[in-house]
Amino acid sequence: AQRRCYSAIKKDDVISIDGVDYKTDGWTNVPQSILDLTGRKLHLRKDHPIGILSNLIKNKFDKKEYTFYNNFKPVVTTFENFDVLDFPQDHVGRSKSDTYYINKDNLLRTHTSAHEYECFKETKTPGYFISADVYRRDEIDRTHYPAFHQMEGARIWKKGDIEQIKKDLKSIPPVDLVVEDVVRPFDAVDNPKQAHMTDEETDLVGQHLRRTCEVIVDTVFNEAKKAGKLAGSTDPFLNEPLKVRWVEAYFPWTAPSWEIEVWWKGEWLECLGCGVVRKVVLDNSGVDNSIGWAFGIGLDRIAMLLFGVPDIRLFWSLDERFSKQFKENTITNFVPYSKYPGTQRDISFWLPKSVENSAPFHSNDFFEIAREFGGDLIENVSIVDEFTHPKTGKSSKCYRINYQSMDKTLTNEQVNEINEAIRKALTERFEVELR
Ligand code: FA5
Ligand code: MG
Repeated sequence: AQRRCYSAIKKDDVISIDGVDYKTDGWTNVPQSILDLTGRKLHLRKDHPIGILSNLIKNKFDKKEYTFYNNFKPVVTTFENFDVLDFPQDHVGRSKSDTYYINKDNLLRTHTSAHEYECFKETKTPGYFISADVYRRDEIDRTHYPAFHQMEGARIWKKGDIEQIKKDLKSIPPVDLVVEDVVRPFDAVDNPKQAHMTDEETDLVGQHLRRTCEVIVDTVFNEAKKAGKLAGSTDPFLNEPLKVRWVEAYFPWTAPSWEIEVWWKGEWLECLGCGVVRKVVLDNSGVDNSIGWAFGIGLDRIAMLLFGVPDIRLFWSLDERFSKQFKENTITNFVPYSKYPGTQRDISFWLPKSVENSAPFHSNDFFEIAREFGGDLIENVSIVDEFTHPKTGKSSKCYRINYQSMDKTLTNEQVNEINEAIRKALTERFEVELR
């Protein structure tokens, strides 16, 4: 019974997070239900799948080479999250439909890369790792939740120190993977090497980066296969060698850039983005005459596979049938407990006609109102119909909400109460006309 009803945070108010007061403004769009998650710190819990996974990776790396940070506060500036990383002004990640803003200048970090600036500035070791909770306004389903976790890694060398990179490359442990060549996606954007680096430097830094990421993928996914076999699964997939492929990618602050995908039970799973750090970021952070790499890996979807957790929301569950199942440094297969019956409701409405004086409507707005009033009692939300009336020119949308509790049977009355609150908030905030 975790549901609480929250009202949205208002403009010209003050909210206090981690002892710091922030004045809200027209950019504020973070609901209290999301702010509440910032205190959970699942990545620091040694007996929680996210914490266990994060330690599994961390233990693989040398503390003399890498500093480990796990305590950065979730509120960062737009400068740290976007500007310093050279995000274009019109990048979709900056929009209010994708990001939770505290106010115009402060937001909930959307990725651990928001700390590259301070880490490059501060680091005493050649590299560092960061683990943290990150936040994105997103759809709601089995594999998406507005809060998830990332681990970031980075490493730098003095420019021209080719021998050191070669030496470091040799000390990376071997992996048990079949690595496919780099694939260039059909919609590949320009992914050039940087002018200030020689071909040899680019090649060596890229190799060191990819070998390091392969160590992580090997550690995590081969461990998951071992756990599956130990648990008695006879899936032939568990006996095949683990296959990964590199795909060219684009990030505003790295060039060249890649993503690694893992072949997992018949599907390519994207699990990490990385690249050679652009000179502008190192310059911005006061690190000169250096070259290096950075990567960011998403922990939650991997933890789902590793521990056999079927729904990403379970990580946030306070039910002891979930939390008591896991032990420090141990991968065990989640034992499902009974699911309670669910029920669905459709909400259809006409959008307001005069868009000039009302806020444009984005599906994320609907998902968020649903989450605000339904919390974890909503299993997923999908759009089931949208059309424009040929005569009146008015647009209609219909969303379907699946209600299901992970720890009790919901009564019709409880579902109706939440559904009414969602309908009411929709009309009040977006002037829609319910059908
Ligand atoms: C980033 O967040 C970059 N900061 C990664 C990076 C770091 C690139 C350093 C270069 C240098 P991206 O948005 O693709 O990239 O997310 C990285 C990983 O997080 C993805 O590969 C995926 O595994 C995971 N991820 C992304 N969105 C979600 C989500 N909504 N839920 C769960 N995991 C997600
Ligand atoms: Mg991506």
